[in-house]
Amino acid sequence: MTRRRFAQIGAMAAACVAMGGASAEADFTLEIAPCVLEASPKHRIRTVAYNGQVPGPLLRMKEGREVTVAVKNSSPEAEVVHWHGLFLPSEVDGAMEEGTPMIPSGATTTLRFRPEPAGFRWFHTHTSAGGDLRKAQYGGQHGFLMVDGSESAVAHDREFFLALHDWEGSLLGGDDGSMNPVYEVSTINGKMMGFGEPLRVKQGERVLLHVLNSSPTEVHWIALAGHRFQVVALDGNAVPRPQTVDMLRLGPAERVCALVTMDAPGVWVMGEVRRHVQAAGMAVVVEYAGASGQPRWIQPDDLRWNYDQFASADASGGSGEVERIPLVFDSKFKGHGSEEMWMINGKSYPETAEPALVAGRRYRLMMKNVSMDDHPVHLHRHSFEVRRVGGGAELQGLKKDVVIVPAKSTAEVEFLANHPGRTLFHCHQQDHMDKGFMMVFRYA
Ligand SMILES: [Cu+2]
Repeated sequence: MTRRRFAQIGAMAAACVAMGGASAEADFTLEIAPCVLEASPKHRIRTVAYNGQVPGPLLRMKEGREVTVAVKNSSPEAEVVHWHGLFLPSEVDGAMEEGTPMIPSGATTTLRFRPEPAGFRWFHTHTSAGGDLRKAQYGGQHGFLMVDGSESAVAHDREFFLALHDWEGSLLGGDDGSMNPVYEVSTINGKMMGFGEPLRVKQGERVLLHVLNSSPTEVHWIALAGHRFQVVALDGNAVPRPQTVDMLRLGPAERVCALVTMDAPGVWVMGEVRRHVQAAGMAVVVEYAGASGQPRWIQPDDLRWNYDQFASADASGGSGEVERIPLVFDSKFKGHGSEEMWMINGKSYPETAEPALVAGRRYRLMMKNVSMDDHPVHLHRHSFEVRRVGGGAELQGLKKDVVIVPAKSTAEVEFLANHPGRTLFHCHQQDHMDKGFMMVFRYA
């Protein structure tokens, strides 16, 4: 028997404004509204969020059971909510490029959908920032969605949902003169280190962490001093080979579910491994019952992570007939002081090609990244299997919806075209998608 039912849930969020009136009929209500997030008493950030909190509310749904979600847009601009990792029709998935209607300022829309598949999903805005580093995913519109399935859950005593985010961005010129966002403030669940509630645990507990990187642009590395993580799911999907690792790496929009056995009583820091990011606030205190004193941090020597270790050891099986779709990612330097323009197969959105998929066929995206940046690419409305990263071995069983395609390298992912409708594919870095790194697959 699992202890899930009795487990305590910690999904602390930083409240920033009182909630407005909620619609009584819908199963869930989201209100999009401006608010001020207090990341610390010295860091008050004007943003837009769901239900006056960052991250938004934890929504918990049952796999396959229809829900209604009332979304009230009390922000001054048209909005849209994307249900990241779900298999939804294009009209409700939450991307205007797929044909989802925008919610005008002042309007309320009631969405109705069947959440699938089970696992750790999330929801967030899907607008363009248009160069404003407070808007779109630079802001506070993100929240956790847990779709509970019928399969036995990972046994645990306690669980926490954690969102990593970066704020107060500005563009800084790189060595080559191109501009990239840098951030003054980094948070876990809307708070800088020391200003949120500690994660309170007890010795001997198995704690299940659901970590989301909701950063607009940054990859994050997370360690918990004195402890290791047993990674059980990536992007909400159980991995074939759970592995115990010293640190987690999450690109923008990636999720990791990991078990930690609480066997080192004390007060510890869990946070970004890179010193400058932890110093900007990205850390949280983990406190054992009865322990006291200053939180301890142990600095790891290097950054370590690879996808391959979680894939099936037996990669011999083929996957039948597969059509290959080559995709080349590149950028065009637009001159000193400009952001780069991003291209897929030589074209920027909306000029990118719209390949036609045939329902029932399998496709392999053969991605070649010739640029100098890593790209966390995301396919809407489907999951894919990561089949190869870089020049590595053929992989099996690693189901995700975001994969980092390393700079000057390659990745291959495979998916079954089984959700007819317009399907967006894009880099999840807000600055890259805003500068052309998007394309739409359509079904024939
Ligand atoms: Cu990118």
